[in-house]
Amino acid sequence: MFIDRAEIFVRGGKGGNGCVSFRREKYIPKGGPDGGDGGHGGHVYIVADPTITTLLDFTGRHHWTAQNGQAGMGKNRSGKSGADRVVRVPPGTLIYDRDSGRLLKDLDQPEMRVLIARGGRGGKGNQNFATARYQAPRFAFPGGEPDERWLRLELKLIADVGLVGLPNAGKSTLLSRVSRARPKIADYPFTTIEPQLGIVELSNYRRFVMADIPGLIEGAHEGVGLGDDFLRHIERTRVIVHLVDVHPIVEHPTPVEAYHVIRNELQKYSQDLARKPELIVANKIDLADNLSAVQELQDALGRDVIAISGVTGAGIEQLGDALWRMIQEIRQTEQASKSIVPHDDPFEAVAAAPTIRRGDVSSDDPDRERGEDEDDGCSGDDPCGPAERFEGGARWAGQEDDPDSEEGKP
Ligand SMILES: Nc1nc2c(ncn2[C@@H]2O[C@H](COP(=O)(O)OP(=O)(O)OP(=O)(O)O)[C@@H](O)[C@H]2O)c(=O)[nH]1
Ligand SMILES: [Mg+2]
Repeated sequence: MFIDRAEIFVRGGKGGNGCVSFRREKYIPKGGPDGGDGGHGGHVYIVADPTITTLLDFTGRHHWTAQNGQAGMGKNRSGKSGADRVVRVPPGTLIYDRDSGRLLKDLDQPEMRVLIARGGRGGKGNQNFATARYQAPRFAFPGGEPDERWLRLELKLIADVGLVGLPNAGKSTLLSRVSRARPKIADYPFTTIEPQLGIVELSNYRRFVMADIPGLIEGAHEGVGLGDDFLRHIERTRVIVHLVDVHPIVEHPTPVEAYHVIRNELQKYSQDLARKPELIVANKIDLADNLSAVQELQDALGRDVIAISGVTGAGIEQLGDALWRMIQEIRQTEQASKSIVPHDDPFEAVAAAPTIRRGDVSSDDPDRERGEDEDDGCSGDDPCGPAERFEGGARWAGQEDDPDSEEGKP
């Protein structure tokens, strides 16, 4: 039910073309072939990054490509291999091939990594084709084509914040105010019968996921009302927002009673859930001119209470900031305990390429000779223009071997 989706296009880098070139130096008019190989194109990897929680980053960016390999050059200089592209997604993301619908990978563990689109191999330069009988090869191979595909990413969301409270406390109203979720809202109890998720976006790219669940009432653990089974949807949240209507209608529990009813139900459901960090939020403050009801609740519970109105938006910003602080603290503690290094840039390109295996979707490639030519001083001008290298051929093309030419004859 809580599914976040995105479609992205991935393409490896194209392999660099091999070069056709001949050694030309003073007093060496007919040096041998010295066209270097093209560099390999970079690969695209997808990595499960525990510091990312949603697929929202992909809404504005659909194309993820690795860098092309550089063309080979004269003087036996090979082209540089293209940098890989690492796409970071939240753990739990399922990767499907969009067109066939096939599941390619389930990134269910943090830091899991998958090679999703290989780069093309670098083309061989003409120096590779010289033999005793054929000393002036005037052709080279073009760079290989990279893999490319459209992917569908799916994430089953786990909320950071779970909303609890009596029916009509205003949980769905709050969720609809802070996120783009549009849960049903009405002034009768149990309007919400299925949990709903929303992504809360604060300023400065701060985001978290909030879950609205059906209201709990006294005896929910025994099945009264809608029961308490849906509490499992918020068992894995980091924070609980306990929403209390501070101006309940007559005959309904007072705010303090309402608070204890819910606490009791949480305890009965699970100690783990009851022990989660909790933020008490007094709702519907627009219904009175002063905050005395909030003060009373605060005094009775001996805890800080944040006062808001889901209808007017009063106090919402303060609530967002407070929740963000709590979530950050908890995330940091989680990371410290797992010793995971957070990534500032979720989509960084990494130049250092790991070894990887050939195959459809795999994680390592011992066969690949990546990086072998990288430090060969290929930063100079490319003496081979593309037309010079690859005239007239799709797979590979050589220039006509002109028997009258002096070039290339040692
Ligand atoms: N005046 C006022 N009314 C509110 C506020 N928040 C919610 N309401 C009203 O309270 C009623 C219940 O709101 P909901 O958001 O549906 O409450 P809920 O907690 O999701 O209720 P259930 O889904 O039944 O558990 C609606 O009529 C809302 O318009 C508020 O801040 N001020
Ligand atoms: Mg509701």
